[in-house]
Amino acid sequence: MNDRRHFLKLGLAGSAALATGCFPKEEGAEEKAVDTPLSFTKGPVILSTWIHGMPANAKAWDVLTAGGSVLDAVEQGVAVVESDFTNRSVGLGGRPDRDGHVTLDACIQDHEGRAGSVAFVQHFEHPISIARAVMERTPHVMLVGAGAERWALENGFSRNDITIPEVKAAWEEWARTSNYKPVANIENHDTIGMIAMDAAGRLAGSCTTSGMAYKIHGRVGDSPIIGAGLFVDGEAGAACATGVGELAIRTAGSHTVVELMRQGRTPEEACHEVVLRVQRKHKELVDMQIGFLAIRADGTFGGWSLRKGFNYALRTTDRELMVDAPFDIA
Ligand code: SD4
Repeated sequence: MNDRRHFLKLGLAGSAALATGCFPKEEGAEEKAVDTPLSFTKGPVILSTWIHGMPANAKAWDVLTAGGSVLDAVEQGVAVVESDFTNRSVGLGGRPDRDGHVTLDACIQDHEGRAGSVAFVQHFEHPISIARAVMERTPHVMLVGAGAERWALENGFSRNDITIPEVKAAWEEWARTSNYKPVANIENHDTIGMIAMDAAGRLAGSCTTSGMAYKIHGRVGDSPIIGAGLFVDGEAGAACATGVGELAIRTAGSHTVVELMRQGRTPEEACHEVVLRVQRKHKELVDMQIGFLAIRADGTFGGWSLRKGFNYALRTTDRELMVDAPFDIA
C-alpha cells in the first residue's frame, strides 16, 4: 500500500497529524503534505520520545544502516541518552527519588516478543543493556533492585558512582520545601521510549528512565514494565509510553495500543483511544501528562498525548525531525 492510500485510510486522524505542522515547511508544502502523510510503509522508521530522541534516533539509524539489527538499534540509540549526564530524566544524570537516590528503570523487547527488564537499579550507566542481557542470558524477563545490581556485576557490567553536584543541590533544595511529597507535574518527567522498524519490517522497542523526580524510594513506573511503558508484537505493532507512569500501568497502555492496532485502528487512533481511557478512569489529571507512540506492523506510525507539549523525534529515509503529537487538552 502506498503512502497516499495510507493517508486516505487515516482520514480524520491523519488530518489531525497534518494540523500539528509536523512537516518541513517548504514551497508547495500544502500540496506535498497531502501526498506525504504521517505514515510510512515498511521501515526503516524510528520514533523516540522527546527532543533527546534526536541523537538517539541518529545513533539507532547509524546502527541500522551499518547492518545492525533493529534490536541493536533500539538498545544503542537510547544508550546515547543514558550516557548524557546532563539529561535529568534518563540515566545517572537523572533526578533522584525523595531520599536522594537515583534509581533507574529500563526494558527492551524484540519482534518475537522476547523481553528483558530491570527496575529500581542504582549505579549503572546502561540499564538498557542490562535489560537486554537479562533477556538474552537468563530465563527471566525482569530483575529488580539489589538482585539486578548483583547480577549485573556478575555479568560484566561495571558500577558507576557518579554524583552530580547540581542534581544533589536541587534535591536538597526540594527536600527542604517539599515535605517529601512526590511532585507529578509535566516538567519533571521525560523518559526516552524508542520504537523502530527495520527495512524488513522487523520491530523492536526500548525504554529507559530515572523515573518521576522525587518519587518514593522503591517506586517503579511504567517504563520497565512490558505492556505498560513498552510493548512489541511483530504481528501487530509496537508502542511506548511517556508521562506519569501510573497512568500507563493502570491502562496496560502500550499493550492496549498494540491490541487496538491489531484490531485495525491506525497508530494514532490507537494511541488516542488509550489516552481517552486514561481520562475516563481518572478524575484528577491536573498537571499530568501521558503520551504514546506507535508503529503498526504495516509500517504506519503516529502518537497522541493527553495535553499539549509532547513531541517526538522521527527518523525515516527522508525525514529527521521533531513532530508535535496531537493532544486532547491545550
Ligand atoms: C515514569 N514514565 O517513571 C516514567 C516517567 C516518564 O516522561 O515517562 N516521563 O513514570
